[in-house]
Amino acid sequence: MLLAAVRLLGGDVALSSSKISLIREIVRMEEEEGQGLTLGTQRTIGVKNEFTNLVRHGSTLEANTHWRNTGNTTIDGLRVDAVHNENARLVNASIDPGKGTLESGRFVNGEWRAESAESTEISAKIQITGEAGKVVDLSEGILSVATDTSDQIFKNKQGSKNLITYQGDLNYDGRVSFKDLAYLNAGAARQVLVDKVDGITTSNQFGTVEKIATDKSLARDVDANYDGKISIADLSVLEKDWGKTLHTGNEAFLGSGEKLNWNNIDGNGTWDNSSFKRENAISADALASNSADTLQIEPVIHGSGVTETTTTPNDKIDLFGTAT
Ligand SMILES: [Ca+2]
Ligand SMILES: [Ca+2]
Repeated sequence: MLLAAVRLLGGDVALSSSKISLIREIVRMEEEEGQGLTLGTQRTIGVKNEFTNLVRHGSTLEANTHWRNTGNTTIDGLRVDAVHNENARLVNASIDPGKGTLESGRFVNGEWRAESAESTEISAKIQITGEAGKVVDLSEGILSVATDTSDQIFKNKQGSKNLITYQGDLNYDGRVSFKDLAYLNAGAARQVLVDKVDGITTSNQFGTVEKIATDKSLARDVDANYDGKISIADLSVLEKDWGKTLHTGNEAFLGSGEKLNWNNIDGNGTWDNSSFKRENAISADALASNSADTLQIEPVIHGSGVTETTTTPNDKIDLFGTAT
């Protein structure tokens, strides 16, 4: 009699030796603690191949996140949708194949066993749409997870905060200058070009076959216009951003605030922003000594063969080396 009444309530029933418990079916998906999306730029051209917090305007980056079934019901038909974010957009996302169904935790002899809950990895491609000097905050939402099991939608709550730099800032120091030309050159030197094939061979406006860098040889971090190769066309991006800087003073920069600042931009060792921090010191010195009209050139040879010149932030020299 009691069991019949319980069934009418629509709940699942668990029986233990001494009591009857009603269990409401709960569908819930959550990011695992500390497993939210963490963006950054993996540098291939540079001193230490560091993973920097800085992301260029317009770049598309990949990040992974782990989600767990924290309800009490098996979940079917997982899918990921985009959520509006002020400074980024979800290009696409994929779920670990074969993980369309996730078991939940369960009762064993009247005791809840959370450890039997299954999780899955979601890989996301995210494009940075915000302008340089803004902070993209993924914890404000970038994707949601839906299931066939209920109508509920679960928005991401974790995720990194990243400083957006200029599209032409190819060495991720927060400023567009001669140094970025050196990084572009280093990217060009290492690439291997092959015919671009999109199903059929693509020809350009001059009737010659369009070339593209091989996946392995492409230095994505310095591909200024994101077209899959380093070429003369990338110079127009540097020209557009030439002379712009995020640095506004000692340990101060555009975008610095509550979300992101000098002290937390490295995360808990998550990111290495030494190029950005080094440039901040140089810029702050130059601003302080008011030596803006003096051009200092200090060639630096790095392990990757990049030659850098150090110039003051406000040097009056254009991209082509002409005094203006
Ligand atoms: Ca730069
Ligand atoms: Ca390019």
